[in-house]
This record gives sequence, C-alpha cells and structure tokens, in this order.
Amino acid sequence: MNKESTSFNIEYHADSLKDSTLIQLYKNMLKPRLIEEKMLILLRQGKISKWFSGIGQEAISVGVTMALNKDEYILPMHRNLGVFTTRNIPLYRLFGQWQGKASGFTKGRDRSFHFGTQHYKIVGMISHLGPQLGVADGIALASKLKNKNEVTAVFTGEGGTSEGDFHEALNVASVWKLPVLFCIENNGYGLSTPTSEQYNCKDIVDRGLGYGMESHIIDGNNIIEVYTKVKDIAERVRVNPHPVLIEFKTFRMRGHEEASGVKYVPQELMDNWAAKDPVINFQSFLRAHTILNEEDEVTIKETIISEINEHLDIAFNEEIIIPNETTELNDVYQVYDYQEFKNYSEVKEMRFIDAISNSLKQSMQRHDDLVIMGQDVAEYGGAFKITEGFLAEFGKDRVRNTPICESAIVETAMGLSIAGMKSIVEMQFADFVSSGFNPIVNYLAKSHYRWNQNADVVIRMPCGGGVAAGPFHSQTNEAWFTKTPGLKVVYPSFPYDAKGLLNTAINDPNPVLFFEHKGLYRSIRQDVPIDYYTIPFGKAAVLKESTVMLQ
Ligand SMILES: Cc1ncc(C[n+]2csc(CCOP(=O)(O)OP(=O)(O)O)c2C)c(N)n1
Repeated sequence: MNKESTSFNIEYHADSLKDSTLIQLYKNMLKPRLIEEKMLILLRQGKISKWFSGIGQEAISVGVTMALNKDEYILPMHRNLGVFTTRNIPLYRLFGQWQGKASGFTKGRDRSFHFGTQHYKIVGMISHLGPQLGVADGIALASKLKNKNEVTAVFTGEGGTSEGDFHEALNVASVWKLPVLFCIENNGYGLSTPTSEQYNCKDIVDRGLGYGMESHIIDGNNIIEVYTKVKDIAERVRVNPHPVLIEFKTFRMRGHEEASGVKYVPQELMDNWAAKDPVINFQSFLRAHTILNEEDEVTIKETIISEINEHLDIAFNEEIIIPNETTELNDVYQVYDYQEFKNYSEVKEMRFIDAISNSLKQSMQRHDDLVIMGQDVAEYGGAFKITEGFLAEFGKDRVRNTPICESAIVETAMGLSIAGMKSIVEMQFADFVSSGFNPIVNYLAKSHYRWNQNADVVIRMPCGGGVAAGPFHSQTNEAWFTKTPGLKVVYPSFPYDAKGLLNTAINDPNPVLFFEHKGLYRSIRQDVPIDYYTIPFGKAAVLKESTVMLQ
C-alpha cells in the first residue's frame, strides 16, 4: 500500500522507508511518552519532586537520534528524553539518575538531565543552556581533525538562541566548517516568554543566512520528516563537513516544569497543537496503513509499560546515597599521576616570555593531539609573539586563529577534551576572560565532579600591568578563579618555573588557568634548561636557605 498520507493532521511521506523502520520509530516515540505519563503520576503521588516535560516534542529527539550513528555525539536538553531512551540507556539508570541514586550518572549530585555518558555518546546540558552549543563545536572539530566523518548534533530551545553562546558557536562552526547539526526546538515559549518577545525575525533559521550556513525548517511533529531529512543532511555533512542550522517547529504542551503550569498559553494554541500530537498521529497513520494492527499496538504498549515498572522498582529499591566527604572532594579533579621529567643538561639564558614559548613548542612536539587556539595566534604569532613560527612547524589545524568569541573557544576546548584531545586557549589579555567566564567556572570546573568528564584545557592568561594600560589590559584577576573548585590556578614568577609548570599544566588532564605577568615577559632572565622538564604543582621552590631563626 502506498505509504503517503494527507488525511491526518500531519502529512506523512513514508514510501522510502521499510515497515520495520516505521515500527521502530513508533516504538521509540512511544517509550518516552509512556515514561513521562508515569512520571506525571509519580509527581502527583509525591514520589518524585520535579519534571520537565517533552510531551509533544518526541519526534524531534527520536528522529534526530535515529538519523545519527551510534558513535556520533548528541548534546541534548531538558526535554529530550527520547535521545536517552533511543540510545537504549537502561531505564533503571535514568530513573536512578532522577532519584539521585548510585545507578545514575552523577552519584546523586544532580537529579536531572545535567549529565553525560561517554558510553552512550551523550553529553548533557548545563543549566545555563547555551554553552553546550560551543562544546558541540569542539567535538566536531576533533572529528574533523581526525578525519572521522562523523556529525555532532546539539539541541537548544528557541529561548537559548538569544544567548551569546548560540551566536558565537554558529559563527565558529561556520568559519571552521565544522560538522555540527544545530537543532533548535522552537516550541513557542521559553518559560512564559512567547517567541514574539524572544526574537524579532520570522523564522530562527533566517539567522543561518547571516552566518553563511545551510539552514532548514522541519515540521518537528512529523517523525518521518524529521528522520528522513536529518538522515539526508547527516549523510551529506559526513562527507562534506559543514554546520547546518535546523529549526524544528513544535510546541511545548505542558508547563516549563510541572509546577509552573500553562495559564499564560492561549487555549486555541493548545488545541491546535494537540491535534498535531506526534505520537497519536503517527499511530493512526500506521494503523490506517495496516503497518500496525490493534493487537501489536497493545503488545508494544504493554511491553514498554512492564519495562518501565520493572526498572522503576529497581530504582526505588536502590539504597539512597550516604554522602561521603572524601568521595566528594576526590571527584572534583581527575586524579593526575604526575610524571617527573628532569633529565636535562644544557641551560640557556631565557627571558620569561622565551621560557613560555619554549614550553609551548616542546609540548606541541610531544603531544600530537594538542591544539592551540586564540586570537591572532597563527600567522601573527599572538599579541606577544609567543607562538611566532608555530604555524610553519605545526600547521593551521593545530595552531588556530579564532574569531573574537572567548566563550565559544573555551567551550570548543571542552568539546575537544570530551573527544579525547588536549588544548591550550590563549586569552589575548587576561582581562578578556570575563567574556568566557561562564563556561570556565560552570562547565570546565564542574564536569569531572558532575559526570567524571575531565576538561584537558590550559587557559593562558597574560595579566598584570605596569605599563599604564588601564583597567582592561592590566588586571591580575587570578582571584576570580582561585575560589572555584575544579580549576587549578598556576602563577609562576621566574622563567625556570614558568617553563616547568606550563609543561605540567599541559600534561595535567584538569583545567588549568596559567597566569603570565606581562611585566615579567621581557624584564627578567634566568638560566633555563633547553630540554623538556616538569615541575610539580603545589610544591614551593627553595630559593634561599637560612639559618637565622625568626623570632
Ligand atoms: C542562562 C540562563 N538563564 C535563565 C535560565 C532559566 N531558564 C531555564 S530554561 C528557560 C527557558 C528556556 O527556553 P527554551 O530555550 O525555549 O527551551 P524550552 O524550555 O522551551 O524547551 C529559562 C529561562 C537558565 N537556565 N539559564
């Protein structure tokens, strides 16, 4: 039978798809719907405390996830339960996560969707919404540098598109031709804010034009359209890496979270969109085309419901976590097994700036997967010429000029780390780190504590003054970071220390802010080993011994 249909509220063109694929799409949409229905009951019974609903938006999560390969990263939001279930995460682990149990992914530290899992190639959001868009850039950059022919899909709501992170991430992806699918779920409201108060253009994809980016509008309630179009886009992007902006038109059928309700949404809108329910319409379509009969429908539903109940039992019966201070503290940083290198012979007098440049060069030679990113660091050699000549030796892939977008570049560095690469970000001046502050203190600093994901990133911070450069080119702002758990802050005073400590910072898999006082760059000199060496963090150098006792 011809699998075309216009007799429903949604027009399906399913001729190119096998019946088995259609049934799988249906099952994958039904599962998050049934889980949510159960969660709403548990919420009313007081057995769970909060819920962010994606009811009515299942076709987007499921269609995108099924269009991607298992090894390709997806960065979902709070309404994308279908991403997690379609990647087949055992349900008890998801329930355990929401109940703060050990079978979840964050050791009970965040009972929400704020987690990732390398096993399922899912990188969950942080509350601040926008930063994950730049993280997707980093994952896609790693894929491109390693010629993996993979795409990365990242989600945001239309509300999130108002954040600077969105614009920075799109711009970087476009300039660097990164294989990212930016998936915007335009569901009408950001909490209580309607689209008319969120942006002032007809469609959000119109913005793609400004970034020189391929863009599409897709009916987000039509599972066939989502799946087939995203599949086609992903296939093209794998062979020809470039970013694509996709706006999925859909609607948020419940409150922002359950407690806040939908009083501010006109009833007519709710009714119109209820008629376009992605699960009910697709089910009717499958039934009308005898791809699904009543008996199968009942069996599928019962199977999912018993799976949900069985896994809920496991999660509810799991002991609660008794917090333990040592475990909490130990998880803030990834354990780093410091490796000492001190077999050097020859020394050479170096200025502070030469010692840093020398460390960067030797580290680039040692670590094939190390990338340097910053404004004007390539041909120009950086504002202080520290990376002069690097482009010729290491090439444009690894020595990367960036647009002026501190947030997106810090986020890209995080993405590189998720994909197993190392990076150094040069802040042109430490003062400008304020434009990349959020991802540093909320993403890089907290990832290991949240879900065991390290941020193998060094952020170089040329700081300090003494040259009458005013309050925007001379701050010594290390105190902004020393109070944030999860970061390491290093601030050397001598050329010998600068080289050894920077080498250690680059080897350390944790995020390190490396402060370089500009007043020292060309004013002090010291004998520094020519060979590679390291100095451990947190151990004072003995500069002078004394026998005089202080009273
Ligand atoms: C930086 C930041 N500001 C505000 C919030 C509070 N907040 C959480 S979700 C949300 C609405 C998001 O709307 P949208 O991006 O359209 O996604 P939707 O919830 O509609 O799926 C707001 C305002 C936040 N989490 N982060």
